[in-house]
Amino acid sequence: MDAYRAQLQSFDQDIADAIRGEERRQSDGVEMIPSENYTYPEVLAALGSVLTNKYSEGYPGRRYYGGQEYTDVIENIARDRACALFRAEHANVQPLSGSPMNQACYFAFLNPGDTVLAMDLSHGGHLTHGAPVSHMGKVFNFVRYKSAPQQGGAIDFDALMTVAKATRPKIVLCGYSSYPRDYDYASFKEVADEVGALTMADISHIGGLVAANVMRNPFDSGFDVVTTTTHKTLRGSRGGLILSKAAYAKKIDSAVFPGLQGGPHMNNIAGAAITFKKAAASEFIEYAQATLRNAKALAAALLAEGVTLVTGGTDNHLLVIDTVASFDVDGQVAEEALDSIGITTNKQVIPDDTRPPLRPSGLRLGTPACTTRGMCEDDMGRIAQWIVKTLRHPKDTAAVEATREEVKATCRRYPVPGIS
Ligand code: DSN
Repeated sequence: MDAYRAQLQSFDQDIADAIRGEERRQSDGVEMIPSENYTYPEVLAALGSVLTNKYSEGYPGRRYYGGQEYTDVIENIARDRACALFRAEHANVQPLSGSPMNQACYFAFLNPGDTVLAMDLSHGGHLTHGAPVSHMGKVFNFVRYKSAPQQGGAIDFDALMTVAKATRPKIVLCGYSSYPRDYDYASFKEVADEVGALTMADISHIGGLVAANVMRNPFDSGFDVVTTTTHKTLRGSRGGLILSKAAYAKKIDSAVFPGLQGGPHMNNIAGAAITFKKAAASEFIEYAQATLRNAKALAAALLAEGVTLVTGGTDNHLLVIDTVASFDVDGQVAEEALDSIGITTNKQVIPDDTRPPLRPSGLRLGTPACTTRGMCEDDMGRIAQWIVKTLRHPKDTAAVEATREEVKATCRRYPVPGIS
């Protein structure tokens, strides 16, 4: 790695400097975008390896190019480890990331125009769960359900059953990118069974928490298909993973390749294999538990300051602040204000938001990345104070500068893996 870095530095200083700058940014600030994390040095080594040179269309033992003796080993290990980690019968490790992963599942099981029951985007669902602006929303008929934010984000399963009976979905999909609660998978399964639909859970955000068994595993409730990205709470290389019952293996594999993708990125798949090995170790369970503890501590400290949280709290790694109700600023203003003190977050629509996505009413925060660098509940109390102080007085430049220095000083105590 160091040799590669030295060569890059002497050949292309502009890019080398930008990478160095990004390393400093990641070290000096608190990363609180809930879908981001710091991966392992071992994974960075695999990503920067010669595996990036190789084309491997097909699957182990059935490839369209020669020279696969090592790539087959890597993909088989990745698949076996993924199945063991999630208690799945089949794993496809080739999706390039979360969006193609979900698209492949739709194309495996649906014809254009078929109906899917999925969570509304503003209530925490994902673009690929049929948001009207996504291609998937145009190809398939997504019927959206919502949560009840005033009742802790509860989902009304009687209402969902009525909608399912009326619309006869082929897939009942649960999963989220901005929902701070866990899912009652058994109730989703009941609805799906009643109408003969397939059950699919997109656990991209909580994949690491499910792997560590600190959140529910949809397979324990009999789910058919589970998707997750590998770079969020799992802390790995960027990629998508489709897990399923063995009966769906062929359909899913053909939908990924040749249906949707060409050559898999073998350096990422090696990174995923390493990630799954890391996630099976007891240190990872401790990490997952700490991520949840930190999210609860952050939520409690913000609530104690009178901040309004969507659904009133969190059961996972993320929380959503209603910034308009709490500070009378929109999510864009809040994101920029926190950027200026070195806390990175993202603006976020809240349930049934009346504001546009680039000026929404909320802000999304999460604890996976800061927990990776070892931050604990005391730090969450400090972070909550910095957030509240800054969002109450975003134009107080002296306070902003002083807080920025405090953030940096705290960050220096917690090195980032892979950055020296
Ligand atoms: N971009 C990811 C997230 O932030 O949740 C999901 O697509």
